[in-house]
Amino acid sequence: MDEANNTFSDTFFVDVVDTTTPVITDLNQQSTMELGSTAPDFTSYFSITDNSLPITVTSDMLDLSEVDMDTVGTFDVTITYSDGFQQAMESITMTIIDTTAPVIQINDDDITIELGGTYTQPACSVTDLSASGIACQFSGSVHTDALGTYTITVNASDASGNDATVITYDVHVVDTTAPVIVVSTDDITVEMGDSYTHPVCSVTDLSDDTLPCVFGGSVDVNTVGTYTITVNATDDSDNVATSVSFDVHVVDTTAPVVSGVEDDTVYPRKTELEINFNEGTATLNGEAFANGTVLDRRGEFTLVVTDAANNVTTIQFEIEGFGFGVVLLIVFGFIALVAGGVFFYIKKSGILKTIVPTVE
Ligand SMILES: [Ca+2]
Ligand SMILES: [Ca+2]
Ligand SMILES: [Ca+2]
Repeated sequence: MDEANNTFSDTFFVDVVDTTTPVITDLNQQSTMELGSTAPDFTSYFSITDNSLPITVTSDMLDLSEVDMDTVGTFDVTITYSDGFQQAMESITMTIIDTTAPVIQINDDDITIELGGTYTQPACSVTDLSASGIACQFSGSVHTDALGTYTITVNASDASGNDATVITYDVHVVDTTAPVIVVSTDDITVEMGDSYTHPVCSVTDLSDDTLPCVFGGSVDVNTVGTYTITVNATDDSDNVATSVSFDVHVVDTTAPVVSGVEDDTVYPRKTELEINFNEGTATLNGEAFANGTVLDRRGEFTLVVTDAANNVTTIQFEIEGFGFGVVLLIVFGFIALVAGGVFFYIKKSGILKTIVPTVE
């Protein structure tokens, strides 16, 4: 409107432009996080101002496509904001670390194995924040052929160098098996007076130890009878073998031995025979005869010696008396003597003259 109160009106457009770029500020929130933890609210990681005015950060401004809390490493989170004229962008880098040691899961009870048996490692697994399979690392060795206790150690480490708590267990190699006795013979027969020696005997065992046969019982080789011998054995782990027994029969199959006289022998008269026998009792011509008796009378004899086992030695012999020739000589001598006597008696008494008349 002018001085004359004339009015004028017109319409025009003014382009309002914003040339001020929004400002995104990294609030330096915690950027290193433990593997497997929950993703934080990344909207709290940034602030935005535009034309000095605060802008509320919303999740749709964020690019979370790289977020991976389950992998050790880094990922970026990017925020983009546009005020319609100017666009601002900012990124942060998140670092995911694993500081948690893996955990070994194993049956860590001690293991017992019979000597000579087979040792098998127990089932073992490792759990860790990282999903990758981590192996159990066994160390230590087991010698199943030697008694003893062997300690096995199990370790595990994750890819970040965290070591699990070590687990140990013992493997006991034991011998609970009794040894076995092997004797080379059944019952044994020994002639009385001979020597007795133990039969060959051995002991086998899971252990390679040389184990002795332990013989119990005794044998009197001078007395007929049956003697039981028992064999025992024990291994170094105090396992006792089943005992083995056998009998030793001391027998007398030998006839008595007679000295001083021989069978079927004629001894000259006046021979003196000291007769001995090593065992038993004797009769001479049916009469009891003592050992060591000196026999000096003539005659025909039968000596019978019988031992305790009824073994018999019979000896027949003779000690000579006068021979038949001597007897004849004596008889004819006697006859001649008598005849001579009669002759002289007859001659001297004149009977002979009477019988034979004298020729005058
Ligand atoms: Ca770990
Ligand atoms: Ca044994
Ligand atoms: Ca005998």
